[in-house]
Amino acid sequence: MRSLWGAVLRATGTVVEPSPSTGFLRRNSSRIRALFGTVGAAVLLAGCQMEVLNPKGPIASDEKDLILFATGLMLIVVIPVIVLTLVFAWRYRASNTKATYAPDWEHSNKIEAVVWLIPCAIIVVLATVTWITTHKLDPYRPIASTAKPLEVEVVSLDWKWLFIYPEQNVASVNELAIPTGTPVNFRLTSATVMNSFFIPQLGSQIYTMAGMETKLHLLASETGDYAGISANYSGAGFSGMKFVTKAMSQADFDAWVAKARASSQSLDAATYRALEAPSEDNPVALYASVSPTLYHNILNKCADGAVCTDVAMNLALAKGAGTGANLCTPANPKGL
Ligand SMILES: [Cu+2]
Repeated sequence: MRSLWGAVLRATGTVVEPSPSTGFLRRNSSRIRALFGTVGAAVLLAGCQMEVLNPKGPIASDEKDLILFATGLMLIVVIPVIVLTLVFAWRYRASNTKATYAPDWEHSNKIEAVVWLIPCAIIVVLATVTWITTHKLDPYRPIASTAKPLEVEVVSLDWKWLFIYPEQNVASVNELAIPTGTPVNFRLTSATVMNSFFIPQLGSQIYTMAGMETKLHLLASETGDYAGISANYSGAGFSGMKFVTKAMSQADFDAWVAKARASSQSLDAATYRALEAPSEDNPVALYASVSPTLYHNILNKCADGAVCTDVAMNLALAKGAGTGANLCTPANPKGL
């Protein structure tokens, strides 16, 4: 056993100078302690970040079940393979004269059946479950609920998150307040490079991209503060680009909206241009009112006064279609 350990430790660089004399365990104990210490710390630190496995809403909960189910299903293959590898290596070692020695063996229908049928069955189950959950957990699929959904417009900036509440006419930076038990319909875009909107305890991350809109539907079933991050590196201030999701009762949410309305700041075109400038570790900010066209203008890249993308596209379309063509409108999206 000592030579086996020696080989393992040499291979992993744990042993500096292999020596057959006086016990290597004593000479290398500090390195071994360091190795176990590192592994132990990694395991303990991992324990602090198990947010995906501690869901606080139905979407995240279904996703956790899917992760555990898929992992368990794959372990049906992985565990026997690991165990049998060790068993075979031990049983058919050169020094074991009792084990069957069959140099001309070449085929077994039983083994063929096991190594093909079990993985095929797993693929069929995994594919079926993936198909069903992909549709059920589609980020664009509204959550069925008797409660009226809350609309929130999300904009990723360098390096902070802007949340616009169009119905309440308030906005916030790096703080997302939502009532529990109410579906939240997010419309998301980016005023800068690509980011990824992710609240691990509520589930489903989604990308934010400049000039494009993505959608996400989440629901918090318990009150609490949940971490919100960008899961996609976006530059120097990225590490401070975090927000807190405050899930609260409807009464507390109404109070939060009232607090935002009492703010001394408003988010108009000028305030937005100042906010848009890159900044790091941005503090939480609340805005008493928001320009109703702000989200549309950010999405269409005209918050700084340029021609909006949708207007430019309509003009181009009208030109291409010749005289007499109609401009497209939300009610007539193809301009027919
Ligand atoms: Cu991608």
